Amino acid sequence: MELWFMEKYSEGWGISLKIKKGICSVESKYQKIDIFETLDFGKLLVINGAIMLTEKDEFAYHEMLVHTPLFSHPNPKNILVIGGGDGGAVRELCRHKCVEKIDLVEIDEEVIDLCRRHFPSIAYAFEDKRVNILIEDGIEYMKNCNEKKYDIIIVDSTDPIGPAVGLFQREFYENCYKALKDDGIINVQSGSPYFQEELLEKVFHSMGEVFPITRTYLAGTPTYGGMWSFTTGSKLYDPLKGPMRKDKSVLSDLKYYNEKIHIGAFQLPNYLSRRLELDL
Ligand code: AG3
Repeated sequence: MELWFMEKYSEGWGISLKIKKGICSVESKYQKIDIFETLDFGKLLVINGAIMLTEKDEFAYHEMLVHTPLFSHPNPKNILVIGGGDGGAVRELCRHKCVEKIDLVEIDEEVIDLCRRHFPSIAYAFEDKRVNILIEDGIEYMKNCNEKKYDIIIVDSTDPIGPAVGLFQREFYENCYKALKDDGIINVQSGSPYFQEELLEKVFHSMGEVFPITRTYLAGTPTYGGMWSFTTGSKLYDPLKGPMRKDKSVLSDLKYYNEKIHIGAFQLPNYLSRRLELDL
């Protein structure tokens, strides 16, 4: 008998991975978490039926989520990650020697514990001394956050379902704006450019109402259906202009991000430029 996991994006379209065995299935306080061993994508993390990552292709998403905003800033020191309980975003942040402190605000401790146990190649950076883990609701955290505290905020969330809904709303971006320094940058995952176009449009416009510079870019992510979108809000620096720093010690270790990809990723296909009302 063959066993396949499928995430359905619509009635007629889904992404499937062949499963070698189930590793664990947990009902946490907030969500259902499943981990499987797949035939050729390594281990797979699923939350509420949505693919969060596989060991084989998580590098593309995490590198693009983190290094694009980090290299768009001349000296990022104080970083906040909302979500990201698997540790992938933190691992990429820790490569930057200029980063002094990383606060990770994750609502579900169970995700962190399971990833520490089953995804050591992703979660190992939780042990870095610069990382401070807070088990809290990211939306509440932002409401009460000190002003002008962070250089960069990274939002590594699930889809806008359940407790994550508020992470895609204007009020949340306003709180992030306040918590960022005068030259701060926020970067969020903004959904599938094929299956969540409406979400992407909403994120782009709500962010645009709050930040003077708003940009969307794409990266190739096979297990999220081909491509994924990220949206950056910036107070001063324009990420579209390319990296502001060269840091060989970071760049030489990466598998996806490079200076040319940084620039190329912001070039959007026509249908998306039209949808976001950008010049073609
Ligand atoms: N980021 C997951 C992106 C959302 C995926 N959505 C989906 N498959 N429907 C969080 C996990 C990576 N750190």
